Amino acid sequence: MNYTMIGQCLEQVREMKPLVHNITNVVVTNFTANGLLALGVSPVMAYAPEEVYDMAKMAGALVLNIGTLTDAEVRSMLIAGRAANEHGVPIILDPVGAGATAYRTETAQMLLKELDISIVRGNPAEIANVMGETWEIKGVDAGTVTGDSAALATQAATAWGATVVATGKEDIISDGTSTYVVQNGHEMLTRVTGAGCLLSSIVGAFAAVGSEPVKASAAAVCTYGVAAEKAARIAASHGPGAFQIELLNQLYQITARDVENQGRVKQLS
Ligand code: ATP
Ligand code: TZP
Ligand code: MG
Ligand code: MG
Repeated sequence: MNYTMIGQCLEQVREMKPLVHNITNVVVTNFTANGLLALGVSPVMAYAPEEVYDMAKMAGALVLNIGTLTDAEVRSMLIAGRAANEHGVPIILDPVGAGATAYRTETAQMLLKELDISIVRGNPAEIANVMGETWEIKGVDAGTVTGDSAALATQAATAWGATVVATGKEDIISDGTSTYVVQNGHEMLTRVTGAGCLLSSIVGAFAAVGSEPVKASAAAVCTYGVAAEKAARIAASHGPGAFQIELLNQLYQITARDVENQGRVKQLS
């Protein structure tokens, strides 16, 4: 995995414009759709049990986000997930708020059991809580991370047979064998709701264009982090409102060359 490959993944995403089917939360729906469009991806949000099978089977990726889940939505996630598995569509799970309530933890665990999930993207506390550990979580936000995120991501990846993306100040991406750390990103991402949810959907877009999930995930996380740094240089001094809009502008503008010049990715194993 080198910066040229990451740039190529970005260019492939732009060329192929994959359809990303999101079953996501009510907080981030609009921001997620705008972020995907800015990058050059086709987003669709579809929830009805009557249509999710048909939508998921023709998508490039399916993103399941439990941020404001209801039983009806969970039923749709299972139908969409079955369609994705039957048609070779990668599934990305964002276990928003796992550990904050038993319903969230148990739903994430059930989805991992019932579906073949390709990538799980969350903050370290969410990943740990789905693994059955108890890490501090405040609603949907990670508390102070005291554990070893790299060990956690590697163990979770092995346990789930999936790629795990544990994000925060540093992002760990592991499939249990290969593990990467991405040091791009900016603190302003913590002041905008949906910054993590949008990243999960962008991971879906990169997974849709074909490279193996661990590499697609590292490429997506690096690209997103570089875009956030560029946005911060322009808008951080104005505050979160300006930063949020500038992040969309930079997802539109980011090039392979930006990633090659500004990417900070290390392979740990
Ligand atoms: P949380 O609810 O705990 O904020 P999240 O689902 O919003 O979790 P994050 O962990 O915030 O997801 O990750 C979203 C993006 O923000 C990632 O690209 C990550 O690298 C970046 N990020 C998060 N915290 C920081 C930070 N302190 N410094 C730099 N980048 C960060
Ligand atoms: N409450 C339920 S979902 C949600 C909130 C605030 C959005 C979480 O978004 P992110 O990307 O995890 O910060
Ligand atoms: Mg965040
Ligand atoms: Mg989140």
